[in-house]
Amino acid sequence: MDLDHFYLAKMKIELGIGKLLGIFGVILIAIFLIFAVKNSFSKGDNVNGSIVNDNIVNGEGQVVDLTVKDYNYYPNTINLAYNVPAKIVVDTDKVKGCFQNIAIPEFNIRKLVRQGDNVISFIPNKKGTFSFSCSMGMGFGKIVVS
Ligand SMILES: [Cu+2]
Repeated sequence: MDLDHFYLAKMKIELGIGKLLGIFGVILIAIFLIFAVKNSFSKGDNVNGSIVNDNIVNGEGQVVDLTVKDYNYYPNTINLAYNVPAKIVVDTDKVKGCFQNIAIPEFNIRKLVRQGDNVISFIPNKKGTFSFSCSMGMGFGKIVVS
């Protein structure tokens, strides 16, 4: 192969990589848009259901199991009793990726849960409706303290 052909071949490979990266970019943007649209439609309703306050365990405060359903957290609305120590136990078999990075800003909580370190503990010492979400805001829900 002479030098000209070498550079031609090299250029072709680089063009190919550029095209591939472009396709990846389009796919990423598409995924992002799908999530954004999905979120804007489902914000504000409780289609994913909620747990009522039958989650109070004697002497242990209240325990809620958090998992994933329909690409969002489940339960989507977590009802907690005011001032009773709460534990949100995250099912790390179902809750994956950035959904494991959970933020509850109102209670200064930001935790990356993992297998073996999958419990978010706090005292819901404010009444009201507060949001929780993953770090990117793709998964989200409400915590209702009453
Ligand atoms: Cu996320």
